[in-house]
Amino acid sequence: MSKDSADSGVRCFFALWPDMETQERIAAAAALVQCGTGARPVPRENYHLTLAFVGEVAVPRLAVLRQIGRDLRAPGFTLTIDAYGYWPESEVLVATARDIPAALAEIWQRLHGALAGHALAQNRKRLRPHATLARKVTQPPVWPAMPTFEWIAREFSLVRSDLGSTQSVYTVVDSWPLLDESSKA
Ligand code: 2AM
Repeated sequence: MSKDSADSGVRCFFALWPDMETQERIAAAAALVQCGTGARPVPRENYHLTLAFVGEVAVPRLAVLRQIGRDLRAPGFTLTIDAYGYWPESEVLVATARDIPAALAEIWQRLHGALAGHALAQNRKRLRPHATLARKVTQPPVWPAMPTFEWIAREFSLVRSDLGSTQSVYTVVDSWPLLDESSKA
């Protein structure tokens, strides 16, 4: 039976998906941290920054999510990734941004608003922009200064998550451009 049969669900989320250069920068930052026994580094092809987690939806609802993505006209922005973080409650090592650009807060707000309008909202957590670098990190890792880099967000994506044998397998379903930063009013 197809994994997309109408009675099965699809786990998905909206995210910033890094271009190759940004992916390299994230990988370079991840490589500097020793996470200890049992930690599971996130494969570089899985790096992303979640904008809005949707969770499991019935396959026909994917059309609604694509419509939300299509309809959103939001400005692009540059995010400065400048810190490591260890979140013991979820046992993850993350790369984070100390400053949240207004345009990121705006797209986060608007996506959650649109999802709520379609009764697709999940428990909205506060915005903590991050890319997860490793999971199952049970001890606070020791890290050097973060090699700060800029993540230029020019588009955002709808992504589906499937269970792989050891890691989630993410597939970009669709992407939409963010408006040119220089064209902001
Ligand atoms: P994480 O990287 O911090 O674990 C796919 O699972 C993506 O959605 C991951 O980036 C994950 O964040 C995020 N995610 C998973 N469950 C979530 C939830 N309940 N609320 C918000 N984000 C979630």
